[in-house]
Amino acid sequence: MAGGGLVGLLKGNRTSLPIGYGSSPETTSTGSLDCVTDASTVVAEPGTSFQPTYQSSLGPAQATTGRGLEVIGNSYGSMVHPPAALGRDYLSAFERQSNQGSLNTIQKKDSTTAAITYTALSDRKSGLLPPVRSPGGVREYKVDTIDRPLNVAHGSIFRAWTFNGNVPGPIMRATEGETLKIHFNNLTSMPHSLHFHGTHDVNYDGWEPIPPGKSTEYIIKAGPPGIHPYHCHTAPIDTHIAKGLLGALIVDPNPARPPAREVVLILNGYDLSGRGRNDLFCWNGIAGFYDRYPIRVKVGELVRIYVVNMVEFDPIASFHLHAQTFDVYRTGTRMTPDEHTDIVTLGQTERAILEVRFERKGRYMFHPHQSYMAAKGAMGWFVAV
Ligand SMILES: [Cu+2]
Repeated sequence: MAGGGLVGLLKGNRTSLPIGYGSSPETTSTGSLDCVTDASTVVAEPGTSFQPTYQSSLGPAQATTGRGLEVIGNSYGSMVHPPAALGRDYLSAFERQSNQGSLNTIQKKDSTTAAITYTALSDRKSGLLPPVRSPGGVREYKVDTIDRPLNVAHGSIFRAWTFNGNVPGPIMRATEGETLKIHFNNLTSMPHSLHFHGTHDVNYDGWEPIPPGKSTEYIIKAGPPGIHPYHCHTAPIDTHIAKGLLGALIVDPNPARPPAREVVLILNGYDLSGRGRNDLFCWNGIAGFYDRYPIRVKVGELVRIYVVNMVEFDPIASFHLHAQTFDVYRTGTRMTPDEHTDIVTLGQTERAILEVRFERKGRYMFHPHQSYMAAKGAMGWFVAV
């Protein structure tokens, strides 16, 4: 990028939108690496100073070797910034305020739509985390596999394989015992599938590859209660998951858990250069997002966090919260907490439901205690107000 261009950007004259946000994948896909660095994504918001940022193998060597972090990090250890074009609402599909719908109002809203479909390439900010609903029999979802470049951090574009155009795929939700009917369309040139964790009819287990251009239907009974990942199960499985084919299903018990401020936090990694190791770590697909945009909660309210570890290549991850301990319901299958702590360690695809009340106003840091994951994008904050 020419110097004048950078100055222009610093004045707020953005020359083009980053890939993945309203731009066409066909016209912006370049290069053979999983990561392409596009000068158009190196932007700073008006009034802010430009900070050099992590750029994978195409960027500063110290970013990938762990040397010289002081050059590109901030004072509390995060090296990665989210794409400048994203606003704080971008990941709202993973959050729900405790007053956004009781059982009754939600039932009314949903009664006209037995089928809940997600439009391919839809912007995640258009939705909220699905609400708890009274059992309604059948819940239908449409899931398409789509190849798509995504701007996953400031200056980093990842050629993702997605469910419905985003990483993670849609957060599905059902009440225990309901039937999930999932219409699956493979819109890519590779075989893929959709495999759920949990208990279900083994005939719909989703490990069988669905060829390119083909469709299928998965019919599973939601259960047991908890938070269950779903992912593609086509070989090589680690690649298919690491490329982005992952998501989660919340199964609510009946009766439901108490109303709470809810947030889903799915941890994943991005291998930007195809070496079989992760260069970025993200909660909900965007590195550095919750560092810039803390999750806002009210002092004293019940906050329920659905944490899922979907990181490939690293066998262990964790969720650690500063200054406030929480109850842990491992997998969420039981209604009594397994422990009360400030960190929960999770192997690959392990998950937990955490319940916490922030007792004082302030900023509470959260991150995996695998510190390199925190430094490379998985540092975030809750702000209790
Ligand atoms: Cu796949």
